[in-house]
Amino acid sequence: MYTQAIDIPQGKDEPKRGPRSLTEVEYEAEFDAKVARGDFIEPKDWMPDAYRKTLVRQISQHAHSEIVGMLPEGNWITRAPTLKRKSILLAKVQDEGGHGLYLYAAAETLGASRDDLVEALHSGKAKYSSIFNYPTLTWADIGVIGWLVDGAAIMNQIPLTRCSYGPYARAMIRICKEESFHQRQGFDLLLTMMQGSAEQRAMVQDATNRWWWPSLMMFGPHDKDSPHSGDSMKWGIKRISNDDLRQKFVDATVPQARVLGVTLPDPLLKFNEATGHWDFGPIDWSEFWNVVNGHGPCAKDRLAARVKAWEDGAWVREAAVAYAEKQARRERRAA
Ligand code: BYC
Repeated sequence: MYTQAIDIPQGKDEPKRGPRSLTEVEYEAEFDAKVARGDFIEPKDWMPDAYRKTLVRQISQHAHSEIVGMLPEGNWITRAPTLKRKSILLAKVQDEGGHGLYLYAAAETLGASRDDLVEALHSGKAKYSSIFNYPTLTWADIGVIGWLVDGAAIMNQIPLTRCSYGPYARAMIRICKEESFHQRQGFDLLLTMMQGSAEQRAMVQDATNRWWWPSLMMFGPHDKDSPHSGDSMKWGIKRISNDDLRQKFVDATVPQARVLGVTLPDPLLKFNEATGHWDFGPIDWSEFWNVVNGHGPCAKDRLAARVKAWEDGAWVREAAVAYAEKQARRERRAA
């Protein structure tokens, strides 16, 4: 099927490749044109290996984040103060599990195996969002996670509904609708606490102090230090850069903090008349990289909890396989 081979110029940092076929060059031109037109790339379409690899990396890490993200909040389900708050939190944590499943399924459309992805998480090889390595110390943390963590997640995830890979973009539409409920329930919880006792207000302020900077870190390193951003922007996977999303989040959140009556823990936070944006202080990137590299305060507990859940669930997977085999045998007999 290959026609005449031609040589493609190679950048100095690119691994040496052999000559490429004309057909592959044509496929790549078609892929580039689709991305430029804003068409979706679908699972059976030709795509560059590096595009596929980047998507599997990002979508699987996103899936891991959702599944690990169930743990800090799950920790409070049995201690929710009222039946209403317990039902809301239960629904939210279940949603996160669902998000993980849509995203693993989206990664599978790229040829990745679910077992390999899960193994990469359990062995510590794959990353998940830095934010879930921090502890949830009080009930106010549950509100602040909804307000800030889900708020940051929405800001980052809305542009992903326009990502160039169809299955990821479509999964993100439903996920973003649910994240919106998550953010609102957090804000509502905090608003209620802020109308309560002085002790409750102090709890909200303390939780805000602890979660503010880690929430800003969720958007990833500065654009200049982000190795994947160049390709991901070119391929239409990312539509808005890490720094621009972080700025949008700060601009949206400052007025919300005022409504709540909490102070954001940044003495350098100041409205800049010239740019029309809120300037903020420097992020502690050493803390970010320390957490990303597996040394966050709860990193060991989070992974241990995921591995235990996977091992405890082995009988469910075995039963599902046995049932599917029995059904297939029955169908064969009936045929
Ligand atoms: N934490 O070149 P960069 C949720 C890594 S779930 C850990 O900018 P990229 C929720 C990055 O992976 C929220 N690692 O990368 C759930 C890369 O490492 P590798 C999860 C981070 O991919 C439950 C390296 O740093 N959201 O909201 O272009 C309850 C260089 O970074 C982080 C998503 O996953 C981080 N914060 O951009 C409540 C959204 N930041 O892979 C809420 C989808 C960076 O080379 N993902 N790294 O080893 C994305 O949008 C992008 O992957 C990122 C990073 C913006 C996160």
